[in-house]
Parts: sequence; C-alpha cells; structure tokens
Amino acid sequence: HRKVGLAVAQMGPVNLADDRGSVVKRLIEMLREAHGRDADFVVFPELALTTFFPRYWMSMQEAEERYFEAAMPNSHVQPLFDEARHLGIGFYLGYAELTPDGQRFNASILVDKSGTIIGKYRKIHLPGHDDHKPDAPFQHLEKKYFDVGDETFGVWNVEGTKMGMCLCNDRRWPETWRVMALQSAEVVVLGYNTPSQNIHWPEPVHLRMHHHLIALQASAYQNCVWAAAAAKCGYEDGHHMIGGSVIVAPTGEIVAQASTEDDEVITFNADLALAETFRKNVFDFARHRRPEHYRIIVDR
Ligand code: ING
Repeated sequence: HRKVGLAVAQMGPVNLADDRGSVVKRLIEMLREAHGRDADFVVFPELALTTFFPRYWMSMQEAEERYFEAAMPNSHVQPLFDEARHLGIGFYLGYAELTPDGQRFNASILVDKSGTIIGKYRKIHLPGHDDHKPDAPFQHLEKKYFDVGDETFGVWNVEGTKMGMCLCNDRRWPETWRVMALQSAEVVVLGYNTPSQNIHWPEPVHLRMHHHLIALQASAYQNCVWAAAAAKCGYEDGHHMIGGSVIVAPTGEIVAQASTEDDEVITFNADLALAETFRKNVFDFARHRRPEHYRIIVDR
C-alpha cells in the first residue's frame, strides 16, 4: 500500500471587498485543519486569491493591477508558504499570473512540503469569450484576460507521488487526463470556479453539478488516477458558483464530497496501489491502446 493523505480545501465566496490578506488567512485556517486530519497535500481552488474577476468587463490595465500576481510567492501569499513549510504539508494553488514580459495566464502551482514551488501549469482550455456582452447577466472573459497555456499538461514527483494538475474547464476535456495518464500520473489535482448559470442558453442549473461530477468520475476511472477538485463557490457579490468539491478514486467512486458552499475541508487517505490495480488489469495502456488508430485526435 502506498497511502497519501489528500485534502481539498473548498473556498466559499471571495467578494470584491475581500482583500488578499483576508483570503490568505482563510487558506491558512484550512491548511491547519487539513494538517490536523493527517493530510500530506492540500488542493486550493482556481484563482483562489481574488473574486472570479472574468465575470466583469474592465480594461486590461485595471485587471492586471487588481487581480494578477506579478510574482509567486509574494508578500500576500508568503504566510501561506511559511505555514505550509512549518506544518510540512504540500499544496496546489490557483492564481492569475502576470509574467515579467507581460503575458497573462490562469495558472496553478504545486508546492512541496518544504515550501518549494516544484511545478507550474498554465490553463490550456480557456472557456467563455473575449468580447463585451453588455446584455448578459455577467461576463465570462477568460479568453480576454488570459493567454492559452504555453506548455502541455505535466506530471511531477511530489514526495513520491506522481501528480498532475489542471484547471477548471480542462477537466471537461478527455485529452487533459489522457496526456497526464500517459505520463504515469497517479493523482490529478485541480481547482475550479463554475458559475451555476449559463449566459449562452437557459441550461438547467442541475446540469452544472451533474456534468462536473461525471467528468471527474469518468476521467478518474478511464485514466486510473485519484482526482481531487477544489471549488471556489457560493454567491460572490450575488453571482453564484457551484460547490461540489470532491475526491474521486480510480474506481470512479466519490470517496469525499463537500456539502456546503463555504470554506470546507474534505480529506481521504488515498491508496495509490488502487490506481496501479486498474492500470495493470483494465487500462494497461501498453497492451491495449492502439495509437495508430487515434491520429484524428491530434491531426484534426
Ligand atoms: N469555468 C467553467 C467550467 O468549465 C464552463 C466554465 C462551465 C464552461 C460549464 C462550460 C460549461 O467549469 C471555468 N472557469 O472554466
């Protein structure tokens, strides 16, 4: 058995009035709770430090000044890194990255238990639009504020666990998971901000949770990985986003699920050997996959 204590730290709303200091205090609170429940690794949400600002139309300059991090770590998040190192616990954190040469990414990092950033990911599947839709109840401007990620999905060795990461909309695309599984991922971690209302057509709201869960359950099973997904959710200045943070086993079963739309920690002591069992007996990629027949996925 190879056990790893996984924790998902779901966040309730971050409103426009909430500054980074107050947000980081909440993250540290949940880090401590996760540690108290024997977690080795904590997953925080996508864009965890601010409100989900792609719902608002603003100038790029205002967006950069108010919502992007020009350095990571920085004075706002340093206390989180320090506490993680003090507790000996690793974490995943999503944030808006402004690079020195002016590129903008919806990014996430993997930090090991010594507080060192060992992996960086930049969101590849950017949903929404880049034009102002004044008649819509809110915007979804990820295609305006972020560049497409410049590296494919990666897998890193985090304290002996092969861990992949992605962000939000990425979880809906099968390619995301397969690219990591082909790099021998055992655990995939991700954060998300998922509005419950669709601005493009009157989609029944229950489908948001349904699609969120089947995407994670099917992908975990079909790729023999543990999945740990952290929501930022609830009503942010009146705009609702779904909760449903979960830990999913390689069987496709949900082993832990948040039941509120607030700050809430869920944990599970994951046996990585379970993933190995499915990789060996069902999804033995080397024995069963036939890439010569899959070309259309890449060429189209
Ligand atoms: N949010 C949503 C997500 O993929 C979305 C956007 C929802 C797209 C539902 C399509 C359908 O969960 C982010 N931030 O990607």
